[in-house]
Amino acid sequence: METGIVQWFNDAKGFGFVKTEQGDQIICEKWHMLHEPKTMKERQRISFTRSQWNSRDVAREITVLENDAVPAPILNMNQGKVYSEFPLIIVFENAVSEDMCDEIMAKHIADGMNFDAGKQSRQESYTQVTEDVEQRGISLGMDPHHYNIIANSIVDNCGFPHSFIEAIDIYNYDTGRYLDLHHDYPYFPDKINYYSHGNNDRVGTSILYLNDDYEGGTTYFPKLGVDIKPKKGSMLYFKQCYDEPTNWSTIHESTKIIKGTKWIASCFFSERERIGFTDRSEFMPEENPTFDEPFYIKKFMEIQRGNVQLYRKLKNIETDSNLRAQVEAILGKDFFNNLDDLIK
Ligand SMILES: O=C(O)CCC(=O)C(=O)O
Repeated sequence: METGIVQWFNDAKGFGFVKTEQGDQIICEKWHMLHEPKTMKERQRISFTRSQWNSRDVAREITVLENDAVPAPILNMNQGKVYSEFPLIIVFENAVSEDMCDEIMAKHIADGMNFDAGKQSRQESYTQVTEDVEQRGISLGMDPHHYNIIANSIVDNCGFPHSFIEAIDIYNYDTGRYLDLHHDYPYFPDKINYYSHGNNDRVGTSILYLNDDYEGGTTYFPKLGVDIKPKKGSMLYFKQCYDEPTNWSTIHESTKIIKGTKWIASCFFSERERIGFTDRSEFMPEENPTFDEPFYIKKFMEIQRGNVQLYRKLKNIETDSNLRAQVEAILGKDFFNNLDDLIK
């Protein structure tokens, strides 16, 4: 018999992942629970026996040991190097393996990136960040597998549950490109759909460095005198706060790339479970979804209203007359006229 902590659990699908005391993550399914109610919650401690299914370790004979979810895990200080105590800036070494970093970069090179992240940010951040500020490329989407690997590392290192992560995107900076000085705390938090409205809810940022074979591209916090040289597989985490002076102290930039290309995965955290949180495997059954299936579009609409990734994809579809006609046939002729409502 072993014990572990549930990392996330999707009730509708009936399965999730438990982080075991041995340190690995294995699938736990509600059909293998020994008691009612047959469901688990994120961060509950469970006991189970380890078994094998399809050459994978899985949990069987599951019992929930603590009825309430255990308190939020604290930062993984063992692996962390603190650059600033307040506001906290910390870098976790070996957050994701180097092989996995290579795999994630290769996937996004093959899939292609949107060169113009700044243009998207102008729409999504209500011009807090514009093309002048943001000179980098952004992933067109992320498959659930890689999303979960990064999210699990965030849960382990930064101590936030999966459901607090606003979104994870991959970015690349070619030679000469940069992200100019900005702070991540939004000017208009009440416009961010992920939040419980009116609350100043963004409390942190995490940046996973996927490579380090380039020159330039440090993450520089001038007001705090912190300049971080990226190391492949390490994860930067820093906090935002509710008061403006503290937020302003976290202004930071990715300095210009002198030679090579920099790759990162980046995300923000909300203070509590973000609105519209759904396990991605729920709505992204394929690695590269197409939009030719009515069910699929409707499902997306139901559970991810306001999701910026969806917004981006639909914006691309809008310019493709064939796909646009298919979507309009299902969702009505006015659909694209009202698209901007999705991110309000
Ligand atoms: O690339 C970096 O080092 C910084 C990225 C960043 O500031 C951001 O994504 O908000």
